[in-house]
Amino acid sequence: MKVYEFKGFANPARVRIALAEKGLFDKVEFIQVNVPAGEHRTPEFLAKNPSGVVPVLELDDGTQISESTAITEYLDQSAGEPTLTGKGAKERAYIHMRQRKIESGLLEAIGHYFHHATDGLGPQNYAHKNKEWGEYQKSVVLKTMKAMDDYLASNEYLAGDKFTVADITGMAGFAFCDFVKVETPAELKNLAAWKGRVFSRPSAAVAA
Ligand SMILES: N[C@@H](CCC(=O)N[C@@H](CS)C(=O)NCC(=O)O)C(=O)O
Repeated sequence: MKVYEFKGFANPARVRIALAEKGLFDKVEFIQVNVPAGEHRTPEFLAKNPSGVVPVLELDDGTQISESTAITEYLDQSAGEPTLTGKGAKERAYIHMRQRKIESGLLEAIGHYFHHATDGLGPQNYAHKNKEWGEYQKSVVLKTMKAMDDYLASNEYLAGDKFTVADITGMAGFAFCDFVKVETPAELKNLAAWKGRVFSRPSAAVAA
């Protein structure tokens, strides 16, 4: 298997954490796509993912899978315990729901803030900026952080009592927030405790 990525970026980090959690990290070859230099816009890369974003997982039979959650789903189904996406209809739907709320409210929102309200990756990457909408996305991030803190008052992890793909998305979201210097409000103590738990896992070390 090959993973096309740019090491240190938030979405590739999600796949690195999933690989490490599943014990598959040594089974893949990582290929760097220099996003800041625009390598994700080349015809060669667009043939792998027409959306022009990393990461992309390429299987040995040539199948290309993009979208971090889809890649995580594949890895989760390919190897045994622990499961990251759940088992059975109810658990899988619940984890999916929790993951998606954090993906849209934290990770995607901080990305929109970065690309629209700051210099982002430069004009060649985001020609059509909307600064006001970008600033609004920062308020979405802060609202989501508060909702996460409330949830963590009675749950150890972001989708219940086990580490799941929802936590991986949360980790990537906070790494992105650190990068763009959007701080977690100090009063969100449950979130601080969760960060201590997840960022001390061995899988966190391979994502940075
Ligand atoms: N929904 C995608 C998002 C991937 C994504 O936005 N990747 C970023 C790097 S963290 C990227 O390649 N950005 C380049 C661009 O937006 O032009 C996923 O889950 O993998």
